[in-house]
Amino acid sequence: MLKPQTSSTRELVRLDGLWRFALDTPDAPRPWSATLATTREAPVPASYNDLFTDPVIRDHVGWVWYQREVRVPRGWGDDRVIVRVDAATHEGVVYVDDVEVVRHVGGYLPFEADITEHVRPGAPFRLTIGVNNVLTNETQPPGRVEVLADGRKKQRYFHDFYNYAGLARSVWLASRPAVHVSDITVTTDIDGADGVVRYAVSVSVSGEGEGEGAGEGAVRVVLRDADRAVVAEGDGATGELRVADATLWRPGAGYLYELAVEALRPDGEVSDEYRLPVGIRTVEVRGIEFLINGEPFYFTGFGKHEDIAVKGKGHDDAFLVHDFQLIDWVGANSIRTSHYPYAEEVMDFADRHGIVVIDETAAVGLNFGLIGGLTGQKAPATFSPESINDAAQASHAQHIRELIDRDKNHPCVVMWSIANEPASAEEGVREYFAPLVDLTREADPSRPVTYVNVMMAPPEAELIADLFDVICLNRYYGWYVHTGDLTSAEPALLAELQLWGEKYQRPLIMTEYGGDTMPGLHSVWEQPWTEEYQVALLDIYHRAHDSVPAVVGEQVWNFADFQTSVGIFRVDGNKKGVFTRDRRPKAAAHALRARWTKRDANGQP
Ligand code: BDP
Repeated sequence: MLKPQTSSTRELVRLDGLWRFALDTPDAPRPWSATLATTREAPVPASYNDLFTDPVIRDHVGWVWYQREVRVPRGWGDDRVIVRVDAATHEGVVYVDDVEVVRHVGGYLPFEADITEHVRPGAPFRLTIGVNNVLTNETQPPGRVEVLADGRKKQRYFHDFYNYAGLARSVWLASRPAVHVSDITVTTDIDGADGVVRYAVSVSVSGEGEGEGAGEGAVRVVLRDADRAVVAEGDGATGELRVADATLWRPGAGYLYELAVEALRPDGEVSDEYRLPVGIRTVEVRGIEFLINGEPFYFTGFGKHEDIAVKGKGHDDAFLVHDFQLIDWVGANSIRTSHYPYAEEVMDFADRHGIVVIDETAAVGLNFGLIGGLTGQKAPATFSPESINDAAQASHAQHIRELIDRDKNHPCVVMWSIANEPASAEEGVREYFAPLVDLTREADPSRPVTYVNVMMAPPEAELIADLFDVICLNRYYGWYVHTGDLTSAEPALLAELQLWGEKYQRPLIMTEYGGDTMPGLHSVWEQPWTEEYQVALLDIYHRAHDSVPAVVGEQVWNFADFQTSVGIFRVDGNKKGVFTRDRRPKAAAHALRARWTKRDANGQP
C-alpha cells in the first residue's frame, strides 16, 4: 500500500491533534458514530493508556472511540477523497458521519477508505475511529481475555512489552485522482558500475469503471538523482532502468534516487504522479556471509521498541531524531523492528540515513510453553486446533503480506523476520511455518527471510531453522541462566554458538543479549542489575561473537528501557536498555561505543 503524499496531482491533510475520546462501556449511548457525549480529549498520535489518571482507562479491554470534525478542502472536487489510518492497535473501524467505511485487523499496519461518495468538497463531516485493543489467538500478537470473578476483563498476552493501544500513528485525509498509481514495486541490482532499477506499476480506477487495470492508460517513469537530474526514463507498467555510474545506497550513506511514476490518460495527459524514493543496493546471503552490495556486512545495533513516557507507542519525530542520533553516537549500523512493524516515518528516516533494518512482523509470543510459569500449571500446546491453529496461521499470512506490501520498497530493509521466539521446538511448528516462509519468499524474492530463535530451542531440539536464510538468536546466558555467574555463562554460550555454526553453515545474528540494569547501581563484584554487570555480560558475548565465524551481527536487547505488563521480573518495566527510558546512557552505552566506533560502516573491525 502506497503511503499518501503530496505530488503535482495529490494533496494531503494531516489530522493529528486533539480528538474527542471515550471508552466503549455497556451503559454508554449508541451509536458511537453520533456526536460523542464526552469532554475527554486524546491526542493523535499517542497510545491512550498513560494519558489519564483513571486506572479504568489504562486497564480498559475492548473498544475506545476517537472523533473529530474534518472539512474536505474546497478544491478537491475532481478527486477521490481518502481517509488513511497509519495504525489502530489492534483493530480499527472508521465511520464517516453514520456510515462505516472500513474495518481492519492488525495493529501495526495502515489501512484506508475511499470516502468520496460520503463527503462534499468544502463541507465538514464527522470522522469517528473505533479502536479495539483485544488480543486473541488469531491476532498478531496473540493473547486472551480473561473475565475475573468480579466481572472485570483482563487482557493476557505472551510477550513482554506493554499492550499500548489507540491511534499511535497519524491519520490522514488525502486526495488522489480517480485514475491513479495504486502500487509500485521496485527491485534493484548492480551491474559493474551501473545500477539497475526494475519497476512494476499498477494503475487503478476508482468510481465508475472501478478496478485495477480498468481503463488502462499508459505509464511513464522518470528516475532522478539527488540533484534532480534525470538519469533514466521508461514507458510501460513494467520495465528496467539503467543508471550509469550509479551512487549506491550503503550502510551509513543512504543515497536515494527518486522515481516519478505517472499514470497517463488515453489522451496522454498526466492523471496521477507518485514519487518514490529508490535506493540502489543488493542484499545476498552467501555461505555464512551476509552481503550488502557484495560486501560482507556485520550488524551492530539494537532491538528497539516504540516506547516513550506518556505517549506509549505514539510516534514522535523528536524521539525519532534523537534515537537515531544515539544510534549513530554509539557507532551502530542497524536495528531490528522488534516486535512489530514500526511507523513509516522510521523506515523513511532509515532509508535517508543508511540505517540497516531487519523488519519484523508482530508475531511475537507464539510460545505457550511459558504459560503457567511458577504456578506449576501445565503449559498448553502452542500449535493445536484450540490455540495457534489454521485461522491464526491465515491471519499471520495476511499480516506478512500487508507488511511486505507496505515496506517492500525501502532500501533500508535487508531482511524479513516473520516471528520472534515462536515455540520452534514444539510439535506442529514446521507445518505452521513452512507455508509462511514460502509465502514470504513469493511475496518478495529479493530479500532473505529469518525468524528469531528462543533460548529454549537450541540446535538439538529446534525444528525449523533450515527453512530460513539467516538464523537469529536471542540468548540470555548470564541473565536468565547462569545468573550472576559469567564464568559459567561464557563457555556455555560459546559452545552453543559453535554448534549452530557447524550444524547450519549459514549466517547467525545475535538479535538479543543483555541484562536488566538499574542506572546508578554499582558494585565491585559480579552483581546482576549493576551497570558494571551489564558491561561485563555484553563482553562475554562480544568475545564469543568474535570467535565464531558464522556470527554476522550483534544487536543488544534493548536500545532503551521500556514499559511492560506488571510482573515479578519487572520493576516499572524492562530495564535491559543501554539507555534509560528518557535516553540517558548507562555505562554499557559507553562500552558499546568503544567497541563499535572502531568499525567501518559495514560493521567490520
Ligand atoms: C526475550 C523477548 C523480549 C523480552 C526479553 C526479556 O524476545 O521481548 O523483552 O526476552 O526478557 O525473550 O528481556
